[in-house]
Amino acid sequence: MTRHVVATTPIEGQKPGTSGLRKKTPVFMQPHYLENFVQSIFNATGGAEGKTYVVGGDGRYFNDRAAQVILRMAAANGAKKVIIGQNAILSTPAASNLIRIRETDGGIIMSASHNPGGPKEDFGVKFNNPNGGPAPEGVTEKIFEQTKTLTEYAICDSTDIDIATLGTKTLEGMEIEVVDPVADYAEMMAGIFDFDAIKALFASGFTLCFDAMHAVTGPYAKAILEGTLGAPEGSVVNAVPSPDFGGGHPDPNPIWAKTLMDLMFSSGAPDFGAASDGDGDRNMIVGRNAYVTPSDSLAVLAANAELVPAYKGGLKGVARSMPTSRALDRVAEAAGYACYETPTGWKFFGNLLDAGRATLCGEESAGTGSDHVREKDGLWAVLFWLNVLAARKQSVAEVMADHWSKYGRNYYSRHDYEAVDSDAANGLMQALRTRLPNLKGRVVEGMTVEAADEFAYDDPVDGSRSEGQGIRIMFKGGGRIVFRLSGTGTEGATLRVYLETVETNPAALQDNPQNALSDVVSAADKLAEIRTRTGRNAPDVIT
Ligand code: VG1
Ligand code: CO
Repeated sequence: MTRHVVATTPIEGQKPGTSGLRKKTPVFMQPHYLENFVQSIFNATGGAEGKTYVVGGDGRYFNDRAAQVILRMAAANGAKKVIIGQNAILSTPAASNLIRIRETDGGIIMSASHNPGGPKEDFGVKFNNPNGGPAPEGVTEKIFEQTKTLTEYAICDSTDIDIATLGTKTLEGMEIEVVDPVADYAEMMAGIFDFDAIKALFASGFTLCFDAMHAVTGPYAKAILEGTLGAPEGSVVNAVPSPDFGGGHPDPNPIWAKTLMDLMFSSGAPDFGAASDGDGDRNMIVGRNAYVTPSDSLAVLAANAELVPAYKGGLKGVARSMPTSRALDRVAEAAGYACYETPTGWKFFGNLLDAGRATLCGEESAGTGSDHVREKDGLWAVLFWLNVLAARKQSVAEVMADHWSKYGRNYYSRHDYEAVDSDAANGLMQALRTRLPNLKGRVVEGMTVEAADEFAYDDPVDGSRSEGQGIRIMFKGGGRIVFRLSGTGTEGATLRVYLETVETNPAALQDNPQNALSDVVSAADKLAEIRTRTGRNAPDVIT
């Protein structure tokens, strides 16, 4: 018997944030650290005995080593089976799909998503429930409690298991099935979208550049866009996943995907540009000379959903995270279905999707998805756009112009202040909090505060309540500022300021959202004293 029970001491237990536990890679590589977290997952979910799990990750540095540890621990904890992507690779939406179609007891995903990877960068582990979605707060709380009290974990002795070869093997009686990471996902996409229409689009000479950012979507995008749909070879760039994402920051936004943005605003721009993040759940959409904000993209997909075979019967409802712009609300209102407002993080959509109350959902941070899985899905969003463009026979810019003239335009931007001193960031939030009751009626930069509160969410399905989900200040006429601290940063605190204003007069639409938002931006600084409290003159990232 090669099973060992190793005595251990609790890890420095950071409360898992919106997407599991994220830490600097060297922290995860400390003796017992990863092991303690994995054992905490098993203990908090009723043990691994007799269970089946999906395991995979985004291929970042330490992904392969961590996978071997998880396999040896699952076996030592009595798991029946692990389904693992070849070379421990699975995009987050592909993992969610596998958990669902194989009806497993959940999955362990290794990723720090859009955070950089490498020996000095970030690593992460998260547990997904049997519905395929990120563990809800009740479960992450239990895991957190385990990390503080754990005294031992179980692991098998074993040389490395061959996870490069497809097929089934065993470890201490546990079955390990190594699967092609792309196949099931590609099949699901073919069942959702009008692949014939998209093939015809490419056959007509339509051009695309998909930037996989050296991250996990490379193989998926190559197989589906170039292989199945006939996009010219070379349409998918940076397609080979690398442990440090080519030294880049795999976050699909205009800052980190600047090369793609430059291409799309140049004379040689293809018809369509897109990018995805480290683990393949985020997306960026950009047309020729036309960047589409994630909030707008969500609204456009909802408005055009009936062009997609899987959604042609109409949407049951939609959902967006609170800081996401209210462009979606206008589409829902016009169509006559519900639009739910949830806290930041995909886990809050799970109940609405499971209960059949929402079909599409999304976040301002470049996450869009539907009830096909229980995660956001980058490539799905790209295929959705291609399906819409193929059906409407219009460019991205034309689709956007039509949308805004019909529904009005929500100008939107997010300003991030990264690695801010934690005390300063908490102080800023606390000061705002105490001033909330006195803000109503106050005039800031010519705008009157209509309401101000700290967002709390009562889940309409299970009745659970989540408090402290961001401070929001609403102005008469539809402007809004939201302040919140990131739950996924790994250094100091990240202050996110979400800025929005609305224009419903088609004749008054402007091109530059930052101009349209200038009053809202200065109001944010006045209300929260951002500069003086953080010592920063400008945000680190504007999206
Ligand atoms: C960020 C985003 C949030 C997203 C989360 C996980 O969280 O703002 O919308 O759900 O990342 O995305 P925060 O707490 O840092 O603002 V991913 O692509 O890491 O799974
Ligand atoms: Co991600």
